[in-house]
Amino acid sequence: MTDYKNLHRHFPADFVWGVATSSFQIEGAAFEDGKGESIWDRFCRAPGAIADMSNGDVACDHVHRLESDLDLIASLGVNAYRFSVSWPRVQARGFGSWNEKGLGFYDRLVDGLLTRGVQPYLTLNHWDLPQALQDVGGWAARDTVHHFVDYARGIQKRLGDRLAAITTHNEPWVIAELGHETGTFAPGLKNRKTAIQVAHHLLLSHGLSLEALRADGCQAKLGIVLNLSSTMPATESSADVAKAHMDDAKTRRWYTDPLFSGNYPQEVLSELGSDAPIIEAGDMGHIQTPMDYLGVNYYTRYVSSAGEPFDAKALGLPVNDMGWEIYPQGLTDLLVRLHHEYELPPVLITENGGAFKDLLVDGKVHDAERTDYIRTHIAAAGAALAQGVPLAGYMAWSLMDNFEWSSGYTKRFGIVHVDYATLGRTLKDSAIWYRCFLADCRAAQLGMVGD
Ligand code: GCO
Repeated sequence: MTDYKNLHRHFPADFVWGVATSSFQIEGAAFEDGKGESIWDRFCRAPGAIADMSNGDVACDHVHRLESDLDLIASLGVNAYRFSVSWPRVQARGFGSWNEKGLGFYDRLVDGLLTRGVQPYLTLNHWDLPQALQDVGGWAARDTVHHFVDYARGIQKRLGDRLAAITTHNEPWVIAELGHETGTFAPGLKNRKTAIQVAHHLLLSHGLSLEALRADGCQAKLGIVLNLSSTMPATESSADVAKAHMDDAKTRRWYTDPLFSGNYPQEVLSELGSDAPIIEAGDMGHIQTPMDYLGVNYYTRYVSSAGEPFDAKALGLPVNDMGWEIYPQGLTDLLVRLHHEYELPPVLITENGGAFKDLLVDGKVHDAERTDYIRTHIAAAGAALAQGVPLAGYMAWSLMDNFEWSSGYTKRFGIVHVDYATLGRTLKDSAIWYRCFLADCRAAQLGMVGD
């Protein structure tokens, strides 16, 4: 039984504690001040693409509420905030001239965090590619790799001296697979060969950016964020075990093997056959450029079955509002497994959280399930740390309710509630719990609580 009262004691004083968001999901101001169209602006207009037919035009109106949102972040007591830059806001077409008004917004964001004692963790690509680049092939085109490196260099030049970290890409698997094979996310393409090439270009642009940023003298730590699950077979049958091995190779090792070992899993390349990516000489070496940290987004485990798909809900297992199983042990399993397989740099849990239905009563927002989710996953992170995983931080997803991609505004992941009619923000019970937990962490650091 975990002693939640003393949970903070499992973490070192310099542990990074944060909350996370992304540009398209919260910013709004979609067509203001010279911002260009992104692939998500376009995709939201496709009939049937978004569950509630919504878009990111207003979202949480974060651009217009920057100062009060910065106060909100600081009020939680976090020491880090993870956000992303909207590439089309700073470079409308993804190349060529820079948009000073867009850059100015991120200047104010970064300075506002630092003034409040919060470290900025910037992500360059959280999916909102400029539509103008999509029009000439998007991530499937090798030219986009070079445009991304130029974009990374421009952001570093402008903001790098004030950033704790720069993440190249958020969840390349999602961009490649959901954006280009199943087509459920922008840009909505449905072609496996394209998806595989996109994955390679994302990894290549990551590696080339790291090299370029370091050559430019970048002081911020550099890394990538992957969405990873602990994959396990539904039963011990050889068919399920084989399926679990392949699922893990396609979704996790397709990214971690090249980043840490410089090659793609051979069994996946064999299965892909003529859909395998075009890899030019030298690409794998660039991809393997050492990182300062690995970001891991963890939400649930993945159970592989060679027969009927594993259905956690039907089996009576706890699930969240997305239907994802709640399985904190999977976070420990995943981190320990990565630690055994690779020589890892420091690892940050860059996203963890859940969509749940909130209970609004008299101006309070009760979200016992989310509070429990976050608490048990922080405990699972502590267990990984105790097993030697070089874990350096944890960030809750998300600071506030926001645009949940193809689910629109129907799913709420925030620890802060957003009333979409008034755009008012209210701390949920989970945010209040997190704030108390972080206060315990700080008090322990200052030696204010005894053993
Ligand atoms: C993600 C995402 C978030 C989602 C979250 C919940 O990186 O998948 O970064 O944008 O909102 O994962 O689905």
